[in-house]
Amino acid sequence: MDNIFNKWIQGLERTRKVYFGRIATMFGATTITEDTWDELDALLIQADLGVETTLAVIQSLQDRAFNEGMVTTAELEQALKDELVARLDEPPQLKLDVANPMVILIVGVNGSGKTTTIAKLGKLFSRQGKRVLLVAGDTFRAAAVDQLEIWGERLNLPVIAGQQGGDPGAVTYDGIQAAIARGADIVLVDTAGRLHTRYNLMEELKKVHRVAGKAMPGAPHAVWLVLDATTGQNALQQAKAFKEAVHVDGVILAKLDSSAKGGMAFAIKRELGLPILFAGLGEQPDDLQRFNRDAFVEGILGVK
Ligand SMILES: Nc1nc2c(ncn2[C@@H]2O[C@H](COP(=O)(O)OP(=O)(O)O)[C@@H](O)[C@H]2O)c(=O)[nH]1
Ligand SMILES: [Mg+2]
Repeated sequence: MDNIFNKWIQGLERTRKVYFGRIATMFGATTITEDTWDELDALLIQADLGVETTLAVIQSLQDRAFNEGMVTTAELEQALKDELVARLDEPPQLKLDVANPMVILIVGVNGSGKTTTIAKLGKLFSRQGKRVLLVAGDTFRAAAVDQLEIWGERLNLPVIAGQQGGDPGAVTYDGIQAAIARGADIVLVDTAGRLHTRYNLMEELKKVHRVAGKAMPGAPHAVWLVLDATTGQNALQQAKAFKEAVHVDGVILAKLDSSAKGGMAFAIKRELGLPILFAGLGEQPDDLQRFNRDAFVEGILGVK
């Protein structure tokens, strides 16, 4: 457990140093004053918590200060921790055996971290004894197929790919067929994150979704949306567009380690209503963690 917490402490260094660490400094004072509330309010908003979440957190803390007679900043700090943890969910249990193979579509805008995340998931699931197959469904970007094939080689995972510029639906169909034929347990389908227009992108995504269902009734069994944590609140707008196109089951928050805007995790629950399943805490295949709300809050606030 210590090891996991350390990963989060390291991974969330930027978010902690740039914003939340200033809260800790502010808590260095001893008693709560009007200034404490103003500063806390400003810092939470800057940390990309979102205005609504910030207001709700402050309101709740002020109620508690009044009702429980909280006067010291040390008490307030503990209360803030509790408030933040309460505003996150533990991820639901992953059911990886709902079908055989279980087909998982990985979606998100260009550069958000999809292909890297697929490599990380592939490694994680194969270590759990699952037979994993990767499908290079991002046929739009020149290097995307190569990138996935290189990961496949490094991790010793089979990759089904078509021609660059080819039909992503066709590759997806072939990939699922191959997975059935080879007895794979999990199929991770990479998808395009950019087309000529946003409209085209969403239409194509719907098509890939439909084609997966033709290759195997019930597929895809899950759609996971990869969001780039460095883009903060902007990522939420993208997420809404994806949610309108296909049913999204959960979010993978990539690049938390290179972001100072980790506070956006709170808005994902509040504004999108989606669970955060995993967090990306680095570029290597092992840098993926199941989301853990206690570790996350300790990571951003710092452990005392
Ligand atoms: N620091 C860090 N970099 C990441 C993470 N996930 C992805 N990246 C990097 O982000 C860039 C874009 O990732 P990629 O998987 O190609 O995104 P895609 O276009 O959505 O497939 C690459 O340079 C990755 O190494 C992460 O969790 N942490
Ligand atoms: Mg990619």
